[in-house]
Amino acid sequence: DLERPLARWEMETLFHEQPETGNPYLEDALLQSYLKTHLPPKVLEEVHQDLERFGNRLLSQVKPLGWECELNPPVFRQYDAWGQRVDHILTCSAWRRIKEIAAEEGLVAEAYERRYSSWSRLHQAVKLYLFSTFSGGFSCPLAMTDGAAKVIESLGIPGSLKNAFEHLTSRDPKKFWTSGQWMTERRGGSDVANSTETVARKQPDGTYHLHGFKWFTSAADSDVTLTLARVVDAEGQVKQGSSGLSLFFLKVRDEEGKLNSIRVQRLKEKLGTRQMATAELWLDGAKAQLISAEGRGVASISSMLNITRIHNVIAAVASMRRMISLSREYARKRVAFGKLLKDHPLHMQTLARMEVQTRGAFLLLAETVRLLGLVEANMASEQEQLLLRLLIPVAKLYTGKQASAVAVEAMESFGGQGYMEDTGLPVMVRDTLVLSIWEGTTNILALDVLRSLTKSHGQVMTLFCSTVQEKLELASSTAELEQAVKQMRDATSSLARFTQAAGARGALTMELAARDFSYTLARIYAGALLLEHAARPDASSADISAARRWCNQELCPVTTGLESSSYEAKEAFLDSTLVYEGSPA
Ligand code: UCC
Repeated sequence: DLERPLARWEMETLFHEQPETGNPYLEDALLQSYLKTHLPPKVLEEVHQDLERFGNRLLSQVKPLGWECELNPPVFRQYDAWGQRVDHILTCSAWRRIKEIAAEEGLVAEAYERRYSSWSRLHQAVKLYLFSTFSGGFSCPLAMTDGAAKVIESLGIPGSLKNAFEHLTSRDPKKFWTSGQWMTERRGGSDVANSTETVARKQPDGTYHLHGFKWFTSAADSDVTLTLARVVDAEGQVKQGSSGLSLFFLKVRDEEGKLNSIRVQRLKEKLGTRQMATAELWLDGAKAQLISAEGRGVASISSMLNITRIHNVIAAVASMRRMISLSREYARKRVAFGKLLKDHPLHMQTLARMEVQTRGAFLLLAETVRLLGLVEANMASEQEQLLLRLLIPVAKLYTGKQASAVAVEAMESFGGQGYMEDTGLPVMVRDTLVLSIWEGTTNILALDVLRSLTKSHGQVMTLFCSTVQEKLELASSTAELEQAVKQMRDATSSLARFTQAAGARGALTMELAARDFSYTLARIYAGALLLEHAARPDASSADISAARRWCNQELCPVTTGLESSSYEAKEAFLDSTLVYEGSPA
């Protein structure tokens, strides 16, 4: 009836279709099929029950708490009402409640109790993956807590750190401590060896007093922290560079809650992760314990970095999965041009491309965690240890970038609604963008990939190629995967040719190629994992389709660079002239 004006009640019922997702474990087909394929039946039964229960708890308890954390970010109070300097970082009650839930659920403990032997790590990682996007940013302190526990465990849990280890891995909310990781100083966060100015003065009782300024300290409400400093020798001198750095453990507050000679300068104003307090801290004689050999600080904190980098991968994959779930649900409800979005082929192609990326990233994560579990249960061969060392930076750098691309694409799939703050979608996008920066930027991680090659004298590349070949062999008897297997074999041969040619050209070629090289490793390894998963007898058509689509992309970008000579010294020079054209010298 074109004559009749739209009644008010009709206007009020015309609203946008809100996407509702259910239990994140039960809705994740790939996760379930991965666990079914890899876990021993008894472990699978228990883990399945735990994850289903946990998925429900996430929806009913953690999700509203996480949103409350977003609405009530931490506040810094420097002085009390009477002018006393107090430097309080005030967090909201929801943040503190999530800390209790994290303890109850054993989100750190699970990995150290090892009740499922090598599979405990996977169980923990999967819980963290489900928890991540609902957690109101609490994944961050858990990452560092896990990393600190790892460092202490790798030191053999010395008597002086036993109590701390028990707190960090406790399931008792009253006992559970979180740890910080204070690495970044004013002069920079990547080049830790040359940027760290903090000094440590030895005291008569064997402890140290730290003096310095930490520029980014994430989750600064933590109970304890690990940090780097230069020990002052008897002549009052410190050694510069990496070999002058040592690793320290310290409690942030004493028994009465007073700061350990630490002053909070301010809280950072960040693009995202606003639920979590990131602070600038002055260490003004903070009492600390030396926990590494003198001068072995970077090597010792590396075991923390490798854990937090895996957490970064967990967060990246979790973000992709959550964004796609929401997009998918929206497509089921939203009508445009006379039909549901899910019936528009172009829209579904866009979602499918994101899904393929997410599947590859998930399997890369699961493989990395599987290997970590083997190492921790003393069941890993030397080869598996080398492969893990390589895969951590590869997975971190690749998924950090993928997650940002997928999150932005998924936001777009909601049209203008995706850009609206109160949908929560922009929060997820902002919180995802940090993942290519946290724990080492893409280029720093690409250089770490080269470090792992050098350290193994190239052995890890031989191993990488043979592991990929084994997985391809498994998939080669599945007719539907034939073409994809061929594409992968071609890419692996190109990679081998590149490695040989680049090796002969020298270090600069490898440095210029580091990012493309790392992307190549990620694409080839994830492709092999997707094919392996698609070659299972009970593989779904989605498993097969994902593997085929993945292998249809450029799998070996590094060869293009070599062919176009972009990795040559003269090209590096031209890059500079290109960037600086027209700017003053
Ligand atoms: O961002 C931060 C906090 C964020 C909050 C936490 C969120 C966690 C994710 C949560 C998701 C929800 S804290 C800042 C993070 N900062 C970094 O990641 C630093 C980035 N820079 C690097 O990674 C650099 O590559 C450095 C600092 C490691 C480079 O140091 P050096 O001293 O110049 O490097 P060297 O000389 O090559 O290495 C020194 C030693 C060597 O051992 P030795 O002496 O035995 O040969 C290396 O092999 O350290 C060893 N090493 C490693 N070992 C270096 N890196 C590694 C590694 N990744 N694994 C094993």
